[in-house]
Amino acid sequence: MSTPFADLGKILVIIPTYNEAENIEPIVRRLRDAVPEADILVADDNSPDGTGDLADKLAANDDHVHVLHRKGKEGLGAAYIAGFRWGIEREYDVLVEHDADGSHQPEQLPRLLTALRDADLVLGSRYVKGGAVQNWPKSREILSRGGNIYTRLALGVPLKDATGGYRAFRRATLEGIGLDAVASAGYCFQVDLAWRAVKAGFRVVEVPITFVERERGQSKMSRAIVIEAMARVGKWGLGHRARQLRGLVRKG
Ligand SMILES: Nc1nc2c(ncn2[C@@H]2O[C@H](COP(=O)(O)OP(=O)(O)O)[C@@H](O)[C@H]2O)c(=O)[nH]1
Ligand SMILES: [Mg+2]
Repeated sequence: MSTPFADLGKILVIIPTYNEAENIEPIVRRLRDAVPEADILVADDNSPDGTGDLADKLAANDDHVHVLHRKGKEGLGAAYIAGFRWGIEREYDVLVEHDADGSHQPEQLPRLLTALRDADLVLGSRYVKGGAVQNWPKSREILSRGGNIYTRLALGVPLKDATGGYRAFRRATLEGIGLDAVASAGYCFQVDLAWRAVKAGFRVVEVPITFVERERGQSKMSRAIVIEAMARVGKWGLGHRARQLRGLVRKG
């Protein structure tokens, strides 16, 4: 087996799942082909459609595949935090976020890992040069682009795609961020992590990815999740600006 990323240490790709029975087997197979040295952890929230059982079958046939069974649906962020903890306990050096639904291309993971050699966190980005989104309705693209503009304005983070979910972290970055402090369960979890990494002074780099809308199964994105994210990011932004102002007043 060729191991081009051996210099990065042990790699764990975390796939959170909720009702991804049609998607889990193909995505695991593609990941195994794309980066054979990486291990995979499926973090399943007791999916009613049996995704967890399917993942167990994949794990039984492949030492590189592991499953974390969680009690019930607690949101994407909570599943990732549990997966990160699982990986940190087992001393993985690199922890990757990866969706189950085919939106993230396993074949592009080498690009993220290559960039991680000179970074502490690599974001797969739809909105840098070379990045793309395929098969999204215009409304969803406007929501996503708008969410990123809003995030840049509210928080002042210099990132083009702070809401995406295809990422590679060094373990030290997650340890430095302090997972206990990350409360967000839903989609603002992604903004929360990226912002914390920037504030902590880690090197955050964006590489272009092609995001392809899922063909099978259903999105768990909802109006409530978007509203939660906007409210939280707005609140963080106000708190951040208030701290900056107090700093200026003190200096002046
Ligand atoms: N474990 C777990 N996974 C989730 C949850 N919500 C979403 N996911 C998974 O997170 C990934 C991205 O979610 P998806 O619904 O595709 O969101 P979208 O791509 O933004 O529409 C998929 O692999 C989902 O199965 C959750 O509450 N728990
Ligand atoms: Mg999706």
